Amino acid sequence: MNNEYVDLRSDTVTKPTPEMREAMAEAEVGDDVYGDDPTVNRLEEKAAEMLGKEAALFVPSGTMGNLLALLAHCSRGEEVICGDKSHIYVNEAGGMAALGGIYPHPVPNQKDGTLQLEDIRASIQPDDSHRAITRLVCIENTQNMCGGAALSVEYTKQVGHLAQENNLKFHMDGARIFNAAAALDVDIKELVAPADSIMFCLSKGLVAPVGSMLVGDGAFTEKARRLRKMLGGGMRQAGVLAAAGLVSLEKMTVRLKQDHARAMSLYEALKQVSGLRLEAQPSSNMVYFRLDDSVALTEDQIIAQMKKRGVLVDWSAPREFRLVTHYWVDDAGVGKAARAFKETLG
Ligand code: TLP
Repeated sequence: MNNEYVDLRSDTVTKPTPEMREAMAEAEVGDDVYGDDPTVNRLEEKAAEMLGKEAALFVPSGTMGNLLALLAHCSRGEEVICGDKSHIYVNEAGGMAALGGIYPHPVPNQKDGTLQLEDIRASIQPDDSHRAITRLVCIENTQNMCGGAALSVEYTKQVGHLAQENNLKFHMDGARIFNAAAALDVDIKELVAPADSIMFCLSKGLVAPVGSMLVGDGAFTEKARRLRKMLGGGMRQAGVLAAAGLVSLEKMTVRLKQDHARAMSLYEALKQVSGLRLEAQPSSNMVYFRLDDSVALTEDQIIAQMKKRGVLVDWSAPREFRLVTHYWVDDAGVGKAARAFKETLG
């Protein structure tokens, strides 16, 4: 542990490792807006190569990466089909509409995180001057609000075919796409092959302090580069951040199954705690549960009591909690969290 608390609020809380800090201190840098930062250039090349795509762009956050993809694919007044529980629809401050004039067309996320193909098909607007033009379909993998569900290669291919048949672009919010590949035990290249663009985060389970990657073909990433500048995301000597991202890609992508195994142990332990209602087994690094009606404590009281016991947790919806395992949560941390819940609710 790198501090006194077991912090299960998110994998975004991960602080850089000593190896990352060393790489950051020693990073060769230049002005990235001139294309002169060798460390950023190496990170972009490496990300594109790992995902089997032509090019990649280093961006400050997942939210900006998704927004750039939406802006690059869609014009004002055009529509994106997305899940009603997707991060781009629920948790990005309406950026696509506010900044891009892009109209979200939400369809229900199923429990397993997917959008039904027939729902996508039925949402594509006909060629009719009354209607907005459907331009893009977006899926999220892993699907955060559906328990961190990993969407399969087969499903992703089906969405890709549907998009192609209907002349739509296909964006993947792959904030945790390396978790999805680890959970499914598949090659990440296969998982992202059908998508025109993928955003993934370095700053979540991959432990880097800041940054995400937007990946696609060369024309797409060049368009996104211009849009990134427009939004004020040209970061100059960003090599100090990219250096940590390179450690993420080299060292962190290969260890995610450990986080998933710990999420499973936490799930098993919490099943024994009365007052907690756990649903499906975790498929990646997230454990979701609901509070039984018999629990008199409020969410905030539970959070406060857990904190006193050295464990940070957060609620995700009324009477619902999400716990996220990551690099800085070890087996002892899982045990401590389970004990703290038992004492709090006992
Ligand atoms: N997710 C955060 C919160 O915003 C909910 C978290 O703690 O899980 N796509 C997905 C699927 C995400 O889960 C997130 C962040 C983002 C995009 C945005 O990434 P950032 O926070 O880097 O803008």
